Amino acid sequence: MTEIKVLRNILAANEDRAAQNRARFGVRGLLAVNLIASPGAGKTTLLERTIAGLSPRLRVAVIEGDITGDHDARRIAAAGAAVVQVNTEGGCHLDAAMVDRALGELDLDAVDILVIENVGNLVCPAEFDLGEAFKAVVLSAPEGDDKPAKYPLIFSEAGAVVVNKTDLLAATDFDLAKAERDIRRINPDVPLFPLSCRTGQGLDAWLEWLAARRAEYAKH
Ligand SMILES: Nc1nc2c(ncn2[C@@H]2O[C@H](COP(=O)(O)OP(=O)(O)OP(=O)(O)O)[C@@H](O)[C@H]2O)c(=O)[nH]1
Ligand SMILES: [Mg+2]
Repeated sequence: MTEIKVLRNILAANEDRAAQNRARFGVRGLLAVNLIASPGAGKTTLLERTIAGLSPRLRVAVIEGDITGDHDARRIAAAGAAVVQVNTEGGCHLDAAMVDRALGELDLDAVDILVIENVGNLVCPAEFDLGEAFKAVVLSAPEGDDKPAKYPLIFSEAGAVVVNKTDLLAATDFDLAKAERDIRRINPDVPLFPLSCRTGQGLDAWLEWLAARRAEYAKH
């Protein structure tokens, strides 16, 4: 009983903080995206491509969530975007309080799209709202096409799904049509972007969709 109560309290406190983050984004028309995937699916590579593809039209900033180190933050800085590294020191996900603290390090008035790269994990990040406008989930071909069916919660919450590393499809048994069917069964209308960060194929559709989402969001 006690354990259940504690968990509820943690989640309720997180919801409050997430609502505060969401309000900070909302007043500025700043589109915040919670980017979630398994380790190595290509989150940081997609960010590097997204920063390059949207610049100078849109200003992208990044909060990098990792258990330890600043490897990904260095890559984002080299790509030319403002970045804050958050270390969870063992934690398997970011929470809204960590994002709140990181926001203090950014000039939010100079940002159009804020992407929060969550800790590589398809499970725990599904439980914690960060105040984002939507969650974007990246699945990559070498992981296997059974992942949507095995980790349905995160796919059901996704506001967009990227299927990355399509350049490797021929080298794997990943069945793109099956993965798409399974994703649609869980989340019928979710926008789906098969692409390769390596070759750039399919990337434009993602970039244009993201820019359109930001324009739509900034109107409200
Ligand atoms: N072949 C191929 N490799 C890719 C593609 N996108 C990313 N990679 C490679 O996949 C590896 C992992 O990419 P990252 O972007 O670091 O993945 P990540 O999801 O940010 O990983 P973590 O932050 O550790 O969870 C790197 O070696 C990338 O070069 C792609 O489209 N095709
Ligand atoms: Mg990364």
